[in-house]
Amino acid sequence: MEPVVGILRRGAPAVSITGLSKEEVGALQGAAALPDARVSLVLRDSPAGTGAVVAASPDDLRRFLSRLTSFHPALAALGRKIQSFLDNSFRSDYKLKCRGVVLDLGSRTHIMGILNVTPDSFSDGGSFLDPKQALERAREMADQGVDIIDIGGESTRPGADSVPEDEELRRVLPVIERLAGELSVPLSIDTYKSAVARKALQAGASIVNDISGLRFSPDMARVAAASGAAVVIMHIRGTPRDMQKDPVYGDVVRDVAAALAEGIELALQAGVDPEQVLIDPGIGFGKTFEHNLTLLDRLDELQALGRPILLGTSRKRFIGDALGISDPALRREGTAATVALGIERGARVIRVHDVAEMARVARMTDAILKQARNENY
Ligand code: HH2
Repeated sequence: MEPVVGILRRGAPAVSITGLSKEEVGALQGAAALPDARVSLVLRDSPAGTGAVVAASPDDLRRFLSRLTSFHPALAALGRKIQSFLDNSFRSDYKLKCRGVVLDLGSRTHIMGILNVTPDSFSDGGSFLDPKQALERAREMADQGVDIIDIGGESTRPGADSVPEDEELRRVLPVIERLAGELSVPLSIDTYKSAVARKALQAGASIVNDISGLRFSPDMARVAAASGAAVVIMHIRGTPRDMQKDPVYGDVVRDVAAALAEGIELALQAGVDPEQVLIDPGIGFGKTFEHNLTLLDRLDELQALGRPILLGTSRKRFIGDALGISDPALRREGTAATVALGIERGARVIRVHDVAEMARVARMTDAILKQARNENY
């Protein structure tokens, strides 16, 4: 039979490591050269330092990793890091506690539907400012199988000014109160103001989606901890007003991961249960076109943080830039591409406007990945 050559993919038992020290490279080479190691090691240089790809059968890789620790002290931490990365990447037991409800994020991709009760959101601004229309849209999303409804009363699009607290509350509270009594779908409040979060939780929300990653309001973490609500820790550089003014990173994925790790720490210190935490790279929040693409391509690296990833790409400007489409409503196919790729790279929740369509994209992607896992692990 002729050999067939395929591409390196998620289902294949290979891991890529970047930023290795000289000592680690030497020790890795030594461990891989042992006659019974049964792994292939390929070294490569990249702007982030020396990198390596280790490929092996799942069993051989597992054996190799447990052996790294004893082979050389320089490799102990690296071995544990790779092992926990692999464990997190294939975790099927991620749970999200949202007050009384527990979402089984390991079982399938969950859909967070966007409901902007605002006059000026970049895509659906003005469509649901009237509570009647907002309620109708929420019911429609529930019929379409949405898992979470994310309700926001302030646009955080680039350049947006902040909305006074009482105005934000006036927009979201009637909608939350009504929906909490009517739907069993968990409701999320999209706000960075702790006072708004507190009142929204009292009205029946069970998730706080904070685009500032718990940074803009000092007591946000405590509000979440006290209520038992889940929290989305999103990365932002700057504020919505100034975030797109020349954002600069060393390595965008590493910098975002480091900031998210700090956010997780803030939450845990305030008493938030780890199973209440979601992380989000904050696509479009203080990022250039290239930063957004890199974050998507390397989203899998954020899995090392050990918390489920939420991804919000829906209809965003970078999709318009890639496709030359200025009307956000016409960016559905572009969104679908980011959703499929994002799930493949580890996203467990996707935040979208087009619930019915993206739920189908997610289900299809889940089916392919399930098959890949059945074949390889
Ligand atoms: N994006 C927006 C708002 N909130 N929250 C999370 N966790 N992740 C995101 O990517 C995210 C978010 C921006 O999108 P949208 O709500 O549609 O627009 P606007 O801010 O103009 O209301």
